[in-house]
Amino acid sequence: MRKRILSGFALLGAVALAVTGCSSSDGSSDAGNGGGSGDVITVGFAQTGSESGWRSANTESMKTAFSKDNGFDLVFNAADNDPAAQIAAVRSFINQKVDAIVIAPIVEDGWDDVLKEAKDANIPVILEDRTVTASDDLYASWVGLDFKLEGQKAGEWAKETFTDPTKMVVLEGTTGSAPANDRAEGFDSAIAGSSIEKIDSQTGDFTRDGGKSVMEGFLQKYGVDGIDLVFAHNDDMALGAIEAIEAAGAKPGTDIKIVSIDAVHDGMQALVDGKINYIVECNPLLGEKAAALVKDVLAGNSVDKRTIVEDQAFDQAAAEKALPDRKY
Ligand code: GZL
Repeated sequence: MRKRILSGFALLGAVALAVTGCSSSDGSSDAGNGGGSGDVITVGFAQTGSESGWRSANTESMKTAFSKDNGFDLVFNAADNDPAAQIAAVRSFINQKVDAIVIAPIVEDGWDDVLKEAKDANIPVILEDRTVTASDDLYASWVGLDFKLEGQKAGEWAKETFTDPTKMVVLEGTTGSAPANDRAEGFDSAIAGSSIEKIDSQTGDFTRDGGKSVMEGFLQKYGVDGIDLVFAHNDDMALGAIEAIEAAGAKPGTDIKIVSIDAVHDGMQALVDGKINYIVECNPLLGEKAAALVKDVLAGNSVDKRTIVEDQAFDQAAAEKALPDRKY
């Protein structure tokens, strides 16, 4: 653990250390001064949970980047999609006096108090993946994706593809999360004035089981012939919908078309197999950028408040070409 604010005695110790030149084996003193080379950086990472294939890829990317070889000691917490548990995890990082905190916030709201506590404890916070509604002076930087644009790209495909009257159901992401809110907004703005009618919309919480059970409910309510299109906020819910549609004796991608977001491996395979019709990517490989931001912030370097990672989109032909080389 680095010491950024030295108490009286610690300062005395540090002065003595400097005078006698005693230091740890790698030549760095153990009274870290924020940004010195050789110090191990202790980082508390509050992950949402393990709700989807995207999340697994994001967690792997973060753990690889925040490794001991890269100079980090990572304290990892997955909050099982429970916003209260995630805030409690951040509070425990503050009590542990970590050097920096990284958060993938489950929901946008409710972060002001604990972010203020981190600021008062002089512990910088980096947001990765999702954003918060709290004031941006309460965190050092955010690295993630443009969820509104992802929704817009999916909506533009739907508007171009469906020119006759079309009945659509939506599998929403986690209620209150930035991707669910922004993807819905981007998609709805793109299909405005089209012949697509949203007949129902319900959260499947970004999980495969959630997507399957919500789609089962829609099929019971409207019948296979009553639904033309599914917009799923992520691939895991789309894959659950595929199971429900097939169990109802219909062909996903043919009888009921599906547009989704993420482009994780299983989603891309379903696209190649013709069970999903279009996928907009959401890149989970944010670890390197998040780790670089932590090091820069602790070194006192100025950083951009927002870093957006580019996404692409895939139809079946593009997925066939891309799938062999995908990293997630
Ligand atoms: C998006 C991310 C979302 C993914 C889901 O950046 O927060 O959460 O789209 C994941 O698959 O569960």
